[in-house]
Amino acid sequence: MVVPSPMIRTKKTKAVGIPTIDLSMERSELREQVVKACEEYGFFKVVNHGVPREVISRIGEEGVQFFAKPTSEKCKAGPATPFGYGCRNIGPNGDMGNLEYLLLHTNPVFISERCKTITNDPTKFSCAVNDYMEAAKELVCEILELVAEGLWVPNKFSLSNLIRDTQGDSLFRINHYPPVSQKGNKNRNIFKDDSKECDNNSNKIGFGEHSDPQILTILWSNNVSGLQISTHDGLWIPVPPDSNEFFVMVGDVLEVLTNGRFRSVRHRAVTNTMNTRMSMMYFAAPPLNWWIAPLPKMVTAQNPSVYKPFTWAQYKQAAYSLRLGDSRLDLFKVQHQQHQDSHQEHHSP
Ligand code: GA4
Repeated sequence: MVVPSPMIRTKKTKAVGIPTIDLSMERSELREQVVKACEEYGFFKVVNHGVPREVISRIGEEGVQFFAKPTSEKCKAGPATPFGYGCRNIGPNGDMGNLEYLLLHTNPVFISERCKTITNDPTKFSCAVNDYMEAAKELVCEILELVAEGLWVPNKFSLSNLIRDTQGDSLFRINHYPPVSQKGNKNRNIFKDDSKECDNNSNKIGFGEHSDPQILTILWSNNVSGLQISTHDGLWIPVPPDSNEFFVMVGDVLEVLTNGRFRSVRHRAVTNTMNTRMSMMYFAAPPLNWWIAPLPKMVTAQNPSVYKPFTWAQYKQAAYSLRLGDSRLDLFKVQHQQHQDSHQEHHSP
């Protein structure tokens, strides 16, 4: 059964500053700011990131061209099970959003195969996407090295090494949110074949509330608003778009690696009535068979491990078996002694 998306809570939304970190600043100050932003928000904006504008615009233009195609053409690159072109369906368990997207694995062999269904000029597309992903990967590694230094982890590469491996399972996604009219102006909704959606609040949801399962996400968007993040106390903050910069999000696996010192950021995209939003995400993940557990530095007698070790494949399997907004990390939490005792009492014959 497909459960309608929940109403958007508008009351608990406030405008506060998003942490902005200048990557060109002095390193000791920089690593402290990165750790602080990861702890307080699990989210920040980076400026002076060093990614050439042309690398961003080339893949951005490919995205614009792809989504401008007729639906029948776009569908040749789908369905997204899990990779390829998807429209409104998110994941395998009935989650829906007001968007269309391209979801790709970052493996260059996969990209070169998939490109053939996406464009008439596969070489141009794959060059643009590979250059962008290479730049995003470098940015992730730089941030993870700053995190490791800021947390005083003995090997500053212990986090970035998880991403650098050639067998890595990182993903790339382009989301395209057409303007969705509110009640009374159905013609502006490009998804007008499903006009029922215009009559309730679900057409405000571009991409429902969730955290990203991976280590770190690098997000770029055009200058159209829509992204909101949730603070640790549950307030929703709109993120002003900025097409010159990147946004960084802590994913579930980084929460585990830091033994809960960082928390993955819950976020969502709401629809816009006037303009088309396009965003591109690089989701940085380790190879499927690699084990994830809190870094030894983050575990002490006073602060024992909160999570059981698991492989990235096991975590992904759990993620794909649940709904978008579900909290998958709970499945991997260590049962504390107290819980175990009460559990046993409950079930003793
Ligand atoms: C959220 C982050 C990424 O976009 C994604 C998503 C994936 C999908 O769209 O196929 C998931 C979602 C995301 C988390 C739970 C599962 C898997 C849809 C879904 C219901 C590509 C990812 O890695 O996890």
